[in-house]
Amino acid sequence: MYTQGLNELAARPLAAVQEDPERLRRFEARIDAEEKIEPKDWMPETYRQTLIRQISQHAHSEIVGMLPEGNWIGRAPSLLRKSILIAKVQDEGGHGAYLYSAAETLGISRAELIEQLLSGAAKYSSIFNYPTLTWADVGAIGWLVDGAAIMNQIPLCRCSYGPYSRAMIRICKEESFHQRQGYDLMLKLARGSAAQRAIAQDALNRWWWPSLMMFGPPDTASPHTALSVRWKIKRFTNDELRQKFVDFTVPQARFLGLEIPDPALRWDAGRGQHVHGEIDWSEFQEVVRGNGPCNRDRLQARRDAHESGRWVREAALAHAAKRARAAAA
Ligand code: FAQ
Repeated sequence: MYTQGLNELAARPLAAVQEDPERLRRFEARIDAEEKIEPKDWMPETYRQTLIRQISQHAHSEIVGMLPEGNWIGRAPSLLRKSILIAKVQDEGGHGAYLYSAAETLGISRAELIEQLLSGAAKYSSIFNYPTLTWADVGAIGWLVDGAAIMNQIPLCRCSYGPYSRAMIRICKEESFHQRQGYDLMLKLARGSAAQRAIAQDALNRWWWPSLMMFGPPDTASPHTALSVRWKIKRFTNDELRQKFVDFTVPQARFLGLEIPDPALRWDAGRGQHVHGEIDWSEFQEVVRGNGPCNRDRLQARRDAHESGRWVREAALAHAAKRARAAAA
C-alpha cells in the first residue's frame, strides 16, 4: 500500500484525478446521506487507494503489534495473566486477518499486501517499534496503546466504506477488553510494592509520548486528513482524537496515582480541555523512517515467521489441489 505509486495517487488533489463529474457528484451525495459504499459500487480511484493504504497499514499494525506483547507470554507472572495475554495477542492476529480481508474487497490481494510489509515498503504504526522492557509495559500497552487505538477506531465503525466499518465493530469490542485488562494490570502494580509502583511509573514515562504520536502528525502536517474527512473515511482529525485521548487518560493516571511525564500538562478551564506539552515530531519521523529502537527487529521477526510458515502454506495448497483432483475424477 505504501509503495510510492500509491502515495502519489493518494496525495494528488481531487481535481487532478480524472473522474466522471456526474459519477463523482452521485458518490459524494451518497456519502453526504450517510450511505455505506460497498465493494461493487462505483467509487473514485483516490477513495479506493486511500482505503487500501489506511486499511492495510492498520492490518500490518495489528500483526506487528503482536510482537511487543508476545515477548512476555512466556514470562507472565500468573496463569491468569498468561491466559489473558494469550487471548489478547490472538485477538490482534484476528484483527489483522479481518482487515486484510476488508482490504482485499478493494481489489488487492493479501499476498501483495504481505509482500509490501515484508519488503519494508508498507507502513505500520510507529508505536510498535518500541521495546517492552518490563512486565509493566504489558499494562501500559493495554491501557495507553489500546486506549489510543479505541479512541481512533470507534469513529471508524462509522466509516463510509461498508466492509471496513463492519470489521471495526467487532474489533472495537475486543479492543475494549484489551484496554480494561491493561488498566487492571496497571492498577495492581500501582497499588503494589514500591518496586511495582516504580515499574508502572517507568512504563508510563516511556509509553506516554509514543502513544500521543500514534494519532499521526498534527493536522497542519497531515496530507490525507482533509479528503478522508470529506469522504467520511475519518470522522475526526488527528489532533481532535489526540485531544480526546489526553482528556480521557489524564484522570485515569490520577486515579492510579501515577504522574504523566509532561511538566507542561495543565487543565484549561476556558477551553474545557487539557493542554499538553510539545510532541517531539522529529522522534516520530525517525521511527516512521525505520530508525526507531525496534524497527529492524520487528520486520526481521515477521520475515522469519513468514519463512517458517512457508511449508504450511505449501502443504495446504497441495492438499487443496489433491482434493480438487479427487473431486474431478
Ligand atoms: N505510524 O495524513 P496522515 C492498534 C503516516 S492499531 C506510522 O495523517 P492518515 C491495535 C500515514 O500513514 C494501530 N505512520 O495519514 C493494537 C501517512 O503516510 P503516507 C494502528 C503514520 O492515514 C493495540 C503519513 O504519516 N491504527 O494499535 C502514523 O490520514 C495494541 C501522513 O499521515 C490504525 O491504523 C503512525 N502512528 O491518518 C495492536 C487506525 N500516523 O501514506 C496491538 C487506522 C500517520 O503519506 C497491541 N488508521 N502515519 O506515506 C488511521 O486512523 C489513520 O491512517 C491514521 C493516519 C490516523 C493512523
